[in-house]
Amino acid sequence: MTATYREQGDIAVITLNNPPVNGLGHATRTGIVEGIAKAAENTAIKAVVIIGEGRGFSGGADIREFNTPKAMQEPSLMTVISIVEASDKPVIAAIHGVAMGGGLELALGCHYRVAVAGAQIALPEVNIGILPGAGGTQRLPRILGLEPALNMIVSGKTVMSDKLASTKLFDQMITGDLLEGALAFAKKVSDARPLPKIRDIKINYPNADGYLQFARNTVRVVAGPFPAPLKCVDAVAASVKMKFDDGLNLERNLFLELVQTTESKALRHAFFGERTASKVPDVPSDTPLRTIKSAAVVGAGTMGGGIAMNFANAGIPVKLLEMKQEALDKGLATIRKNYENTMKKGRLTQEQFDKRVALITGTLVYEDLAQADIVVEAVFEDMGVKETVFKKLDEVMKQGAILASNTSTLDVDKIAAFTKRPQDVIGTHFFSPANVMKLLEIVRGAKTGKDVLATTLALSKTIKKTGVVSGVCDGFIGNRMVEQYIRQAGFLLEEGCLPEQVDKAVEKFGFAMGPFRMSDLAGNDIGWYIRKRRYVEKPEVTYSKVADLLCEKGRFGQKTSAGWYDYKAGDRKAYASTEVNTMIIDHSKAIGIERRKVSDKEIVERLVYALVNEGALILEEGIAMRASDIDMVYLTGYGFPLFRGGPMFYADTVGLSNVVMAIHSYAKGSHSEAWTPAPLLTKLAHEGKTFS
Ligand code: T1G
Repeated sequence: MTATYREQGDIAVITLNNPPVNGLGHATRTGIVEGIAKAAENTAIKAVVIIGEGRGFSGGADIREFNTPKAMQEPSLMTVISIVEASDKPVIAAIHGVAMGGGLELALGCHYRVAVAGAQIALPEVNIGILPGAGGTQRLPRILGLEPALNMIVSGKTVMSDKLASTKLFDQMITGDLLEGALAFAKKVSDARPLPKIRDIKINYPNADGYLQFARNTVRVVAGPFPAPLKCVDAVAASVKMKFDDGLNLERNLFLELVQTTESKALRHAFFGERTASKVPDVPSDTPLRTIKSAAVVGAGTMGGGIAMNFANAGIPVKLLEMKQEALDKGLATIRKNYENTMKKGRLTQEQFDKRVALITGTLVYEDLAQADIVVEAVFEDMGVKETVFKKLDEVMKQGAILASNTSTLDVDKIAAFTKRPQDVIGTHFFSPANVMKLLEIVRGAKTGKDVLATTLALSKTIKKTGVVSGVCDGFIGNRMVEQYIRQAGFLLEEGCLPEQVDKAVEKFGFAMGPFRMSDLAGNDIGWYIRKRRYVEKPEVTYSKVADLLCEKGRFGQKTSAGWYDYKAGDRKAYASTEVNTMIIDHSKAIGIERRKVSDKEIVERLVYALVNEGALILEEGIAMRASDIDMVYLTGYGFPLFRGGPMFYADTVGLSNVVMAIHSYAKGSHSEAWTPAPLLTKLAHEGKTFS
């Protein structure tokens, strides 16, 4: 049973026990209703306490049930809450840990609420593209006030229970044992009548229309492509403008509308995708972890410095190694500057600044790294340099230290083979800027120990990264796919597009940045270096030569104030470049291509389906364990629009058969070899299936 009933003297206790977060699934809802009925039947019972077992009161409705019959199967959460509220005997919610979404709505339906400090209180439904659908938009404004309730509902933000101690939300804060406190409180109110019901409270808010209009205008700007935030305002407005039951109906209708939207399904896909990514089928969840109490980073460049900051931000001391004092000083100064900028923006206190800076120390000798529990190499992307570094680390590092490489494309198995301890070697591919981007590609070598993988996944959570496991291949998951994306972008330039058209089309699709602005930011020479290697290793793979022509002019991007675009000193804005556009047009002529008008639809399809097709190959080869992992890589590392759920999820929403049809049509164009449909994609499309 996921909701148990027992009697403690003249108080009944209903305990929610549905790990991991007491999700209010159908069985739990049924258990609550049965418990209330039992308490009502027993005349000796004078009050009911509802309390959560484990980590908290309740994390809300069971999101996994959404869009399945179970979600609405009676007793629905609405029904449960109305039964609780209609009880003749007082029902007290005893809250600890977490009371979120439907969990908080259940508590709002109770007559009283008591809580201990430190409990996470939220109506976070907007974060998964819906709104509180069990009375939260009608009850929270009545008990907390219109403004604070609207802020909580539209932002989905968590507020700690102690911050709400002085509000009417909690009738008493409990110090000491929660159940004991709740039972004592229940005895105190067992005879109190009439029973207080939040639904009976009338909101008095002068000029509510003005405030709500202001709220709508603000939310409309912030909400972007997501419909839920504005619907939250509409629902909360009903708490002021309508009778309670009418407001409840409006809330229900808005909820049912939102739960069907692609945006909400995409957000739920990302919610579970983030959590599922850290599960590795052949690595038991109770695999013993290595202790990570100290870290080291080899290389104090842009990546090394950013990586070191991740450890310091998590309170882990980190030693930063460089070969020359000047480079070390520059690296440490850059780190300091980054923290100063964050402090200037008010996102870091002086105390935090001092602590984090103190946690990062520099050194010029490998021996100083010896006792670190993990060392991350962040040196030049060249196998010869990696060999030198890993041979030295193998000599110096204590036994049991994890030896990680920040390589973005190179073979981690080859790097592991430079050491006598390949089981301790793993890839930790951070994304620039390493202290900002959430994605961490964790590259599992053939010999990487299961405990090393499990430890690195746990560490990714500690340093607040989204860790996604990749197998070993050229470019792992993200860069291997982006290679195809960039190839198509180059071909489009030859066929008739200019950089600004391609960028605008994909930015309109929702990407944070188009391929050419992204390349100018990262540095066009990086791709140039990789292509030169590819021309030798994989001569059969064709590329547009335009990018090489650009680099031969030294136009490496923002760092040279000229790339695909022109840049002005002190201004990061990208300006269309007459020189580059003329070069592109001349190049088409030189290779005999008659330029044509290309639609935005074709641009987006060719770039996004190139990702999807390569993603399907990556899945088939087992480089990625699941499609949602690929989506997490693109959502957290490549600016893929969250409201579309990631390339694989997006392909599912388009329909894989439509994707395959489009690929076949592009295969008739130039560079048809780039459009060989992945067998898995073709198979799933043929079977009418999806990736997720
Ligand atoms: N439903 C199903 N599974 C859930 C869940 C939920 N609501 N919340 C968490 N999980 C799973 C999660 O997938 C993971 O699974 C495990 O629990 C631990 O989660 C009518 C309709 C509660 C603060 O949006 O914010 O109520 O990986 O790793 O860091 O208005 O989970 O172990 O298999 O995040 O301690 C509204 C979402 C639902 C809360 C705990 N509620 N959850 O954080 O653990 S909609 C939410 C969270 C709703 C009503 C509407 C967090 C947490 P696994 P975790 P955590």
